[in-house]
Amino acid sequence: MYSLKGKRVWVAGHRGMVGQAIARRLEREECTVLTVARSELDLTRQAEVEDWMAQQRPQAVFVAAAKVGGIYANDSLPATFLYDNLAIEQNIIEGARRAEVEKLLLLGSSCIYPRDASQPMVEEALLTGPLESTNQWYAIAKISGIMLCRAYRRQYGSDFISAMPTNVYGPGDNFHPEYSHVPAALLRRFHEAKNAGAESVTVWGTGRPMREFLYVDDLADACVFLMENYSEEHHINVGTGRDISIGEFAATIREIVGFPGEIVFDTSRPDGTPRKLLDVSALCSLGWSAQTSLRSGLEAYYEWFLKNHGQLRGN
Ligand code: GFB
Repeated sequence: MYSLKGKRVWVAGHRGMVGQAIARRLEREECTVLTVARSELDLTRQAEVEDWMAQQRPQAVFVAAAKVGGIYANDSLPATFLYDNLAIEQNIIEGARRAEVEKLLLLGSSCIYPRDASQPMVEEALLTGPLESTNQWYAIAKISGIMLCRAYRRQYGSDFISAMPTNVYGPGDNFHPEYSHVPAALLRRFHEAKNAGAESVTVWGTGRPMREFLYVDDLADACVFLMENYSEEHHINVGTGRDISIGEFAATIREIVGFPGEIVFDTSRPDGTPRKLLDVSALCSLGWSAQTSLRSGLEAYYEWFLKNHGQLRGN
């Protein structure tokens, strides 16, 4: 439906885990990838974004730029998560309209759905109930992003779409001990515990919440697929369709890292959403499904971590 061939393609947020993966995936397309450093363009400043887009004239845009973090970061930095994400989305979307961008894909998150949505969560579950409190600020910003894409499509005929991925992990992740998501936090904690000869590793919460994990290169592949094959007002879920408890997930990481000690649950830390499994049948019916198993994805993740942990973000 839309070919990236020969196009000028801006990956906004190319230094983040998802943006890096999209840029890697685009190496296989015959297109010109545009990126801009944060020191040269602050995406929260509207005039700067519009000027940069007017000069660079991208034809397609992947909006992978966002202020992201795990359950603790979301809960403790509410203004940053709401303001930065709203500003980034509205500046890029309005800039794209002004610069006559042909196609735009906005990335969101499965936390847009109500806390108690029935599982697996279909796209239509959006705005049918209250949000999980630990990530409501980020969720509201991402819901606004979806609505902006819909509104621009209706009012201006812009070909702007949005994709809602489940929890993502992979090369380029942020390994901050407090602010990261659970895969990075646990990979690092088990690795350091093994090296220190510690007896146990602490996992936040009860271990009972269920999460679905998607390898970031699969997400990047889905984004390129959707950019080329999807053009609807409704946002679309991106996941594997399978989930695992945090307790089992921690045990899998312990095994991959080779840590012989115990796992201890710190129930003073929040569990967050009890379960958020995405219904991925809409994406599957278009012909895309995730290719990386959790086990092989986590093995590749640890291999990458071992090679890069000297210069990691979040250290
Ligand atoms: O990955 P995570 O922070 O994000 O936490 P959410 C997932 C689950 O892992 C929660 C537990 O039940 C955590 O309590 N967990 C266990 C840990 N140990 C740890 C740890 O050391 N660090 C972290 N971070 N969690 C986020 C949202 O929610 O998901 C964002 O806050 C975004 O908005 C993202 O949507 C994908 O899945 O709970």
